[in-house]
Amino acid sequence: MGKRCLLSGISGMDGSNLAELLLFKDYEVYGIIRRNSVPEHQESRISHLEDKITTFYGDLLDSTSIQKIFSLVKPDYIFNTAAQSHVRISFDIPEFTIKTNLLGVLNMLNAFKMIVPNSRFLQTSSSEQFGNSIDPDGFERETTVMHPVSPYGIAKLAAFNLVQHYRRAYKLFACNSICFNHSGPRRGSNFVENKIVKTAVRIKLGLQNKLELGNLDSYRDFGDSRDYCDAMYKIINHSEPDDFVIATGFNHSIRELCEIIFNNLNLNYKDYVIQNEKFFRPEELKYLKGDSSKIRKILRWEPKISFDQMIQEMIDMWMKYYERNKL
Ligand code: G4F
Repeated sequence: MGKRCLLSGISGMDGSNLAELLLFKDYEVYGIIRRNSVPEHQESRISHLEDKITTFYGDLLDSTSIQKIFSLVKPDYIFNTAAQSHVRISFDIPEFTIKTNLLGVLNMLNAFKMIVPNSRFLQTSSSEQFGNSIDPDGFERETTVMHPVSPYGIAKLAAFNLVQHYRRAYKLFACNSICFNHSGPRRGSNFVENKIVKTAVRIKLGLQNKLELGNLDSYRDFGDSRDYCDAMYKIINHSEPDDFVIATGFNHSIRELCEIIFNNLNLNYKDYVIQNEKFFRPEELKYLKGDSSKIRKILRWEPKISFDQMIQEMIDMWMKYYERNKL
């Protein structure tokens, strides 16, 4: 029998990619799913795994449900990939974001500590925690001071600190993956790179004629979720609990992203992109570029899917989607 893995957020992009990776490696996979009135919305990324995984309804904010699932599954590995993951929306729903992304992690950590203290726990932390803090060489790394600039980043940083605290105070195997932006065909379409790809494809097919965006001058370091799940797997299997940055070390501005994606479809982004105040943030994180040399050196991780390949797969996915749905 393989070891048992429990994934919160299994129906999300990272959760579903992680589930596939763990099944491939012969682990037993259990997942926590939040109730939604339209079940297809929460299961579309994992419907093909239906007969290979076991899922439970639960919510990070419902500690009774979390403890019950921990007691039933008795997991060897716990991956917390669940979150309110949208930074701009965190300004609209700060209380919910802070509850889910901080108290939710506390509930997971307490269930871990009380029920399966000898297992291993990985928290998906975020480069949004750095805010606008950059080392003099232009990178963010594990040692960079963190000054988050959004309710999302503030909650994620506090949760990151909680994980470190539980590791030290209770000698638990609790670690953080500090993930820079990552994407792929399973990405939600309200994150900027997938919004640009989806809309550019719609423009190419004559279904839309404008793309409304916010700030075009921020920079992000974009990797592929499948590579980042491989990194999380390596982190939780390391000989000791630790925190690692996962990043590619290259970045693009949002304007460059538009140029690359529209060019790919033989379109000029300047003919279609307009800016709308509603997509700007009250406080913006301007520049992310991650130094992942620690995980590359210690765990021999490196990204395998290039930025160009990832974008191409996303374009192909949307093209097929609109063909299938007869435009
Ligand atoms: O795609 P975004 O919303 O991603 P953001 O805020 O960087 O957060 C993502 O990465 C984090 C890791 O650093 C994760 F923790 C988090 O869960 C999420 O996956 O925005 C990227 C940039 C921002 O500067 C934003 O202002 O794109 C800019 N942007 C410009 N127009 C837009 C838009 N972002 C969105 N979502 N939608 C726009 O129309």
